[in-house]
Amino acid sequence: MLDETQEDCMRIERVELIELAVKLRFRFETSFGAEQETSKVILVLHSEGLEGYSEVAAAPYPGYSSETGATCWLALTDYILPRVMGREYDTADQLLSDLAPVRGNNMAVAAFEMAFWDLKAKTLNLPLWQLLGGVRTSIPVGASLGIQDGINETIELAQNHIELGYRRLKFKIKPGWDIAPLKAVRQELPDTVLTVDANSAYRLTDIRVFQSLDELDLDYIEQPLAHDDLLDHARLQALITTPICLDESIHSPADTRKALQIDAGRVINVKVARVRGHLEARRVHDVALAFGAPVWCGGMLELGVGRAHNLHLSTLENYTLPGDTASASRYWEDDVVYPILDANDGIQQVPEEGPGIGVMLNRDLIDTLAIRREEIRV
Ligand code: OSB
Ligand code: MG
Repeated sequence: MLDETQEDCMRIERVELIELAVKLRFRFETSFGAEQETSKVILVLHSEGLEGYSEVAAAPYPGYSSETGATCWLALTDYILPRVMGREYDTADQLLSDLAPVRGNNMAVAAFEMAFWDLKAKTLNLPLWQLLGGVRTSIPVGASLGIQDGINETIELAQNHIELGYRRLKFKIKPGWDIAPLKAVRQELPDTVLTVDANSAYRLTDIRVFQSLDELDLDYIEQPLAHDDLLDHARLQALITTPICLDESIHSPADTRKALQIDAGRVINVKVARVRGHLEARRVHDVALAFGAPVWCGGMLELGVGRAHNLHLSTLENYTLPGDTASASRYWEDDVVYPILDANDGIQQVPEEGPGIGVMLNRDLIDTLAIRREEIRV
């Protein structure tokens, strides 16, 4: 067995980390804070003349996740890369077993693992989606809309996004900004697929809010309760008919199994980086499929590198709900890849201009935006 695949082994020769200063086209407010001027870290993995790309999903501040761009950088240089540099890998499974001693730090591990998949697909001259086992190349997408200053602004933003063709609209909510704006939007848009995302801002004692939202025919309510509290999500799910979608609570296939087993939710938002990379994301997908729970691909306001990975992931069978992989130009004036990943009438095509993730780096733009670099060699 090993001999047959030996020729596909890739030696981990060199890794570039590049932090970019970037600015969103809008101020994005959620229950945990707001961001606009931000930064992103791109990882380039070099092996035998090929390059694999990934993007660190973590934000500069630990509001959504305990990881940040800075903790991922440190985890990569101090814990992750020292375990893998100079070694040869055929599969992500082998790679992850060498990284098993690194507990947590999923977004940092994912950054490396995802670049490995891109490189692996390039070695095989295949688009990543085929290597992952995808079944489609047209991806219906939704949009995640931040908290606005008022109800009129919210309705206007919603209408703009409907006109752009987005297949579902997700509204960020927080205590004090929930029932009223959503009632107003539902009244204006009776037939639109609507969802809300609380990013863990509520407690079970807020049941009244969820009972009101339960009347609005939402497709799901995303992560209403604490990031580490599956039990109370199960208690809430028993009290409402709208499915709960779990985001922050799911870090692994095992979390997925436990959550679905106790009916803590009925839909899973898969963020590849939150679950340690593509291999684990595929396992999360498989567990959800076995339970009959649909999944969709979440977003972390990615640049084109992360967005491309997300689109390839979204090709798997059980990604039956529109994801947060909206048009790149919705977020950014310029993006760091070619081609620009924009949806057409709410449909993103999986990038396939070449093998792997199917996008090329715009190195000139990256050089302009770079604020920190490090190169790790064997
Ligand atoms: O909870 O899904 C979330 C963005 C950053 C952190 C967490 C979340 C989000 C989004 C936007 O909802 C997703 C996107 O458009 O990339
Ligand atoms: Mg979410």
